[in-house]
Amino acid sequence: MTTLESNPSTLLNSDPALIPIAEKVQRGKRLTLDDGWTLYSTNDIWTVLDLAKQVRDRMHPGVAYYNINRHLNYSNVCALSCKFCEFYRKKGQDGEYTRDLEYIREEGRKAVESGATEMHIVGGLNPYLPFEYYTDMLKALTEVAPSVHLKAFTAVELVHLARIAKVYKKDDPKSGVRWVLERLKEAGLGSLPGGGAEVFDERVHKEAFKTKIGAHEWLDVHLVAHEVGLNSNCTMLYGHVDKRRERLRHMEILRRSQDQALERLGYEGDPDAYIADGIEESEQITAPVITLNKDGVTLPTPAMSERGGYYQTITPLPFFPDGSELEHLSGPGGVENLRTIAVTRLMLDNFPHVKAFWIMQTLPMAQVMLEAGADDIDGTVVWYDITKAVGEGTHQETTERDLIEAINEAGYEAVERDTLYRRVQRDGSNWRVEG
Ligand code: V47
Repeated sequence: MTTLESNPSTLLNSDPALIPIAEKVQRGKRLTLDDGWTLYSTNDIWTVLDLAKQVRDRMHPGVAYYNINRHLNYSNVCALSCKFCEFYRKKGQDGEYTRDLEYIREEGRKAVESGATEMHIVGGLNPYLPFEYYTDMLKALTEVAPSVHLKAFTAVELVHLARIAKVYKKDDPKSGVRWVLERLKEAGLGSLPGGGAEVFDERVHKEAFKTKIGAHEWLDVHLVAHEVGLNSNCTMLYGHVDKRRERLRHMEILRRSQDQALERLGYEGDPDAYIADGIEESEQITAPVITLNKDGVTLPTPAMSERGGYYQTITPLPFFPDGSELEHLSGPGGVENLRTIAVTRLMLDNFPHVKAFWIMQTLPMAQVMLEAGADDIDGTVVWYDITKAVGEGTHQETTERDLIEAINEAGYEAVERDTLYRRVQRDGSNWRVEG
């Protein structure tokens, strides 16, 4: 019989398989895909959460971030019909909408009035809009809201824009995307949101979002964005037809893509670090392994943030089945969401930020996630149309006070950030960034 005296770990429910992983985490070493599998399959979830908390506290001691933002979904008309999506409508279908420039300007004015530092703008792949609609939208917003950062268009929309601008070449997709990004940047684009990545896996792609761009193209768009000096985010939409191993591969692919971006910015690699073999969905990446979670490693400095060109944030998005073609699935539960945030923090050692998007996680759960690897909970949002909270419409707003209280109650100083994670100094709706 095992007694407490002979084996104290019995009482603590600790899994010995986690010991070598804990050692790597403490030394800031890269975890393998098998380590990720252990983290996902162990019953000792508390140790997993605790390890992720150690990393997040090392990277962001004592603080958690939020922002004052406003989401704008300009059109829900979409040429695609992704099975997990409840947002898209076909032309002429009930509830279809496309916002005109006057509506967009008004949203820009409201953003300024409310003191927002960011507008997060995404929509469907609307085949009826010309390329100029997008440049006009950015120019109009820059005119009415010059200090508001425009974080806009997923990689999927950007490939669509290259197609409608007739600059897309199948054998060289990067050049058309570069053309588009340069035009959008001139018109006021500040950075890219992380949507549309879903799960980088050919099987999942075929089953759930067959006609959408795949991993290669998504990564290429972000690579070009980084090359033209724009920061970007990424996401992982999980808990539908995907499996945990596929999520881990998704994380590995993103981690290599970030190694590439950080190498370009002058970070040095770890010569004896782990590189996974057989990550089929990405091109061979020769960059060295770069981890940001070692003691003494600086996160991208404000100067680098100004220059841009890397992934800032990974946001795991739990699947919401309601209203989608996959409505028969139940979607991930709370424990799976908590564990996924923690595994994401531990695997993506070169990502400065992990976001618990309160809209999809709920605010109380996002608060708990600050103790499990997340350091950011997103912002005031106001309108959000991609997924809807049960029984509510697209008005999904929280106040700055609620965000601050949630963060403080979790034991962290609430830091208002701008899109580039610079601290914001605020006097009502007037604000400036520090440094
Ligand atoms: O691209 C679509 C996902 C994304 C569903 O970059 C769904 O800071 C769950 O990308 N259930 C849009 N998710 C949201 C997004 C995002 C959100 C917050 C912050 C950032 C950031 C990015 O939502 C889509 C798609 O991947 N999505 N349908 C669904 N039923």
